[in-house]
Amino acid sequence: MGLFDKLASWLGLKKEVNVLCLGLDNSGKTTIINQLKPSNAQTQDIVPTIGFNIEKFKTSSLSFTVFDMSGQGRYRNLWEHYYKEGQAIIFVIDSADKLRMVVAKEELDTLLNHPDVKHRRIPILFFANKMDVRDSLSSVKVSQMLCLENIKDKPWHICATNALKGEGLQEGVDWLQGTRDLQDGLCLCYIFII
Ligand code: G3D
Repeated sequence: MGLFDKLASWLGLKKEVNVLCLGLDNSGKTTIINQLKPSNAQTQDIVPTIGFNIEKFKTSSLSFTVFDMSGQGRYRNLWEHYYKEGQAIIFVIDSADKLRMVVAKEELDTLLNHPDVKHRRIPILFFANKMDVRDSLSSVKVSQMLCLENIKDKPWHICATNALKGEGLQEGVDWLQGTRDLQDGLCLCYIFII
């Protein structure tokens, strides 16, 4: 089963799942998405003329929305509009960019405190990307710098990735699929109990 098929099966019975792929510019979002994207996906760039690019693509079952969170504060209200549609978040961090780790943390904290995210048990998959770069931070170190242990009310997972080679992506997709299976299992338990 390919990575994209795995993600699609993670859908369960849902018709379409919206995955938000977020992170600072240059973190590797486009490279990661290109690894996951099937060749027949329809890509659609929207709002390109006002300085803020959002890429959306979808297949019959999965819809991805990808955007940069950095350097474009005045467009924040545009990208935040997409939060409520997201059923899973992939947050990409450049593990080699130590200088901007603080900025990534600020954006993550703002995301986690947003009303459309804060009270939902939305799974968050962190990709500590560019692990191939010399002196890049380990996923444990990235996790510490972003204070991920403080996220108590949402399932989350972090993987070290090399998006150029596609390394580490499989583990992340498997984890996302697992959260879906768990949710389905909990639903079944709930139905059984009532
Ligand atoms: P973005 O979509 O988040 O802005 P991109 O980021 O996917 O465009 O990637 C930004 C740059 O980082 C690209 O290099 C890309 O090739 C590189 N990159 C992405 N992932 C990795 C990785 O895992 N390891 C390394 N070494 N580089 C990576 P260019 O030179 O095209 O700007």
